[in-house]
Amino acid sequence: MSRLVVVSNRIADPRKTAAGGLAVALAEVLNNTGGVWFGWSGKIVDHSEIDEVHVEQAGPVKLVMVDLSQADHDAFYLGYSNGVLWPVFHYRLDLADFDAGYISGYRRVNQLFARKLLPFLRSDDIIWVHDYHLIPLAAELRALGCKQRIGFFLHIPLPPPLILAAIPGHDWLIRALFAYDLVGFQSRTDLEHFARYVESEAHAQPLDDNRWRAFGRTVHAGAYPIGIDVEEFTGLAHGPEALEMYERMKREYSRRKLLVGVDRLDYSKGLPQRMRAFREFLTKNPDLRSSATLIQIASPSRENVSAYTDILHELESLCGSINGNFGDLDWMPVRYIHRTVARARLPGLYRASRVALVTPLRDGMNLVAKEFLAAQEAEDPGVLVLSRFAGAAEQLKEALLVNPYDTEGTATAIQLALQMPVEERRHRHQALMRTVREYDVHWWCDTFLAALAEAKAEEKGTSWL
Ligand code: GDG
Repeated sequence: MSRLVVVSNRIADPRKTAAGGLAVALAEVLNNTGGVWFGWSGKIVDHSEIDEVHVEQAGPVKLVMVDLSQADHDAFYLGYSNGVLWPVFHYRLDLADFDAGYISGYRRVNQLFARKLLPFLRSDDIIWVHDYHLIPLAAELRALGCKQRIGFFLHIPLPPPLILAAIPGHDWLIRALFAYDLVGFQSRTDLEHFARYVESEAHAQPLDDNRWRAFGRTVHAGAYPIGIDVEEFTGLAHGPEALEMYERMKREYSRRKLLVGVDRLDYSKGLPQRMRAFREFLTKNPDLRSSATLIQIASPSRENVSAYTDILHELESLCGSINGNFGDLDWMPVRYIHRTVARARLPGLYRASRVALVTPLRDGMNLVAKEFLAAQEAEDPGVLVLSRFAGAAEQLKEALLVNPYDTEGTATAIQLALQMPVEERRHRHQALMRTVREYDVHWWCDTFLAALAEAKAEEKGTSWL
């Protein structure tokens, strides 16, 4: 079995339980192959110190980390990755900041990653690169002579060709994907966008089995929807912190049904739209009104990108006005918490809630939807209200699917969810859990890596970049 080398912008220390399902799953494969995890250390240093590489042994896994200079961090991370690629890939051209300086910083950091990773590579390694920060990494590695098998997984959506084409240099970006042997997407919709883009914009030739030929290379592409580690999450759900949280919520809200939302505070998550739908529900259902409370956890995220401060203010003002207009001396309809909740407590909150509102405007997958389902009691489960624009909606058909832009439709779904009889809740939950269990994070990891092991690079003297 080849050694696995994982590359991602940030490294989650696999020894820490707070790391989450993805880190746990990758750590398992890395442990088995004695692999390497390479990424940014999270540190910003002076230019003169940038050559240092930090190596840490975490059991059998080697963690290799590089630092970034302030200028590189600003252009690569804040600028191009989160100021251009994140909004455009989430269909938000209006929020993209196409500052010409950013792309050179993006390219510089990908070159730095390639240069620093190279000495750690063995000829039979399999390399797995993660997410939009590192799209050109394989091309940079190939330019340095790297022949290993390299796979890429995009955790966020891929928009339709005409939206992608709005990015100056989009052709360079997508051409860089052809340096990989396998490119993985979250959903069939994303894969279809890739196919349409490469066929129309790059005149790629479609071959059988999801392969496309362009730029003198054949790339395999597929949809590999990511899942959660169900065992790990149900384990957490039975832990003392989750139980304490569950009991506290049940005590505190004994006369009410809880609705829950757990999201990074990000404009892609549709939080203001969700609040407006909840307000509509309160307006239309005076009889149900005071029996429901929405707890919205919005964990702080990318606070130095301006679009994020705007969404923060919009959300604060909406929550304030809902509570002001509908609240009473003994009841507040919305509990808005702009803080991170400890991971070990989350399943307790999910389990105490009758309804989860997972209503992003766009999402690659959305793991909160799957975590909520895994935390429910099979006999008396809660209801998932899920945006049709989350990648998860392709799999979780038995959820109450909504269009988050449709305030009235979402408000009606909230009402249906709160009033759904227990038999129907059980029936839907059972079906949903079959999918969550079958397509868990181990399935995702194993299927992607098996496809990568089979994806055969056919190169014909391409010169990269
Ligand atoms: C990207 C893609 C794709 C959230 N708040 C708290 C907290 N969380 C945890 C959740 C969940 C994770 O963060 C969020 O995952 P999502 O999938 O919902 O969303 P993104 O962060 O945008 O992730 C997404 C994912 O990558 C994987 O491929 O599904 O589409 O955008 O695990 O539980 N965790 C803790 N406290 C919080 O307050 N501890």
